[in-house]
Amino acid sequence: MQQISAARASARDMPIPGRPGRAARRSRLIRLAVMAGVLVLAFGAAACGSDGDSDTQASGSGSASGSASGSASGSTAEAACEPVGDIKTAATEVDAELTEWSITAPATATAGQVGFVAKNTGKEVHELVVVRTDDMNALPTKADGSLDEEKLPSGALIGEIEGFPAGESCTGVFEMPAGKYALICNLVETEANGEVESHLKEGMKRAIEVKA
Ligand SMILES: [Cu+2]
Repeated sequence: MQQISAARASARDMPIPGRPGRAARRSRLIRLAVMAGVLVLAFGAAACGSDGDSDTQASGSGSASGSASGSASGSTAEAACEPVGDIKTAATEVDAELTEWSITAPATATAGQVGFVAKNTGKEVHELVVVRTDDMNALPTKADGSLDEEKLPSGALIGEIEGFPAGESCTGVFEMPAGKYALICNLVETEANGEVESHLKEGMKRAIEVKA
């Protein structure tokens, strides 16, 4: 039995280029979430129900995705889908399947507003992070094997669909110029026996090339 803990959340507590305060805000929220999970859950549900009116970065601009509320919900077993942008605005749609321990997606996509339809066919919460990189096997990682987003080159972090539950689908629209990218799940969880499990290290990564 895996226990979703603050470790999962903290591993995702990473700054987005241009938004230096985010990590700190997330960090505080995560601590709050741990102390008052029920309260945070209530907020998360409210944010989801507001249909685009939440503080989720929904522009699809690719500069950042998700939100403080997303990260807080990701720290609980009740992570909920928070769509990034409006999938109807995507120029193309790409299906991605997330499970233990793989990400399945087409090898190529068309540049522009790329809409990901992510389906979690596994048993655990998963997320979809889009990173621009020529080599997904050369991404900077932390000691636990998770992606060290702070060490990514500026602009390499395109965006992410925050963790959402098994059996569900979630969408995200990201502006993706032609280039090489990786889709990864960067969740980290600490199991009851203290073992730390990085979904990336377990194999949740997939290269995708975006062509003009
Ligand atoms: Cu995962």
